[in-house]
Amino acid sequence: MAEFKRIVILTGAGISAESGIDTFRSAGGLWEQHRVEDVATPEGFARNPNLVLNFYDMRRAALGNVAPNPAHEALARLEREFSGELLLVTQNVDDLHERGGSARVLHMHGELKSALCTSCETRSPWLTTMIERPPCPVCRAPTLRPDVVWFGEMPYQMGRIYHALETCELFVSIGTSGAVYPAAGFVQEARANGAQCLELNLERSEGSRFFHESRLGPASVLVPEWVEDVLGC
Ligand code: BJW
Repeated sequence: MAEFKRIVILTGAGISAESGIDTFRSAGGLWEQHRVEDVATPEGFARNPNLVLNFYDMRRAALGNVAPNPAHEALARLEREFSGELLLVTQNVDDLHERGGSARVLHMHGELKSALCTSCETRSPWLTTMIERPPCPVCRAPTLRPDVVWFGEMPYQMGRIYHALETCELFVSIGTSGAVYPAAGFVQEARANGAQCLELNLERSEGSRFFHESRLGPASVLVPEWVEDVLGC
């Protein structure tokens, strides 16, 4: 592991599970409690904005009750100590990578602590609720929505991600089921360009067969072990 100079890491809900944030597709996960079409599509938002705003207001507030775990902290250590190029891409909308110490995180599915104005399209930091239709800090229109990427919408910074996938030597996927595209296709993209592909997950994911290696177990154990490996400790 120590010989790789360009690494892309993709994280999903599994890395935050041990911090107490529900994953989406596990038993008792978010999609068992809510219909995806109702809370994670633009059509659902148009039909019932209060339901959607409340869903994300609750999840934003819940961030105050959780803390990063050793997996987030290990990736922050990697960012500080790795001498090569590292791109950390997360599908997660929580802020646990940042609170764990990572300074450069690409949130491809947006962030709970950000608001998107549907009038002026500005993204603004947002820490409170949206249910009462507060004005956009930039254009003052009461048209804010959660700055998250719903089904049918384009994830953020795809050009930058695909460029990194084309040139990386190692692609590592952590705590994601491989059920949602385009993230689920990153392993094939990286592998087609010659990268070694490693999966760290509690169980085999939908895309496991595309990885050269799958290590199964909790992220709080597997990720610190892998980081030690890369740093050659
Ligand atoms: C642990 C653990 C522990 C637990 N330790 N592990 C084919 C090709 C391309 C697109 C499509 C396609 N077919 C359909 C589409 C469209 C669609 C799609 O993928 N649909 C699927 C249902 C098939 N995709 C889209 O619409 C996307 N946009 C798009 O495609 O635009 C066009 C485009 C095409 C090509 C290039 C570029 C653009 C947008 C998708 C938006 C997803 N949004 C959500 C909601 C975000 C806001 C919110 O949080 O509410 O993002 S859905 C939800 O799923 C969320 C997550 O980021 C995402 C992935 O979930 P994740 O993270 O994998 O969680 P889980 O729960 O599924 O898995 C957790 C894993 O952790 C499990 O494996 C556990 O075992 C493991 N685990 N504990 C280690 N302790």
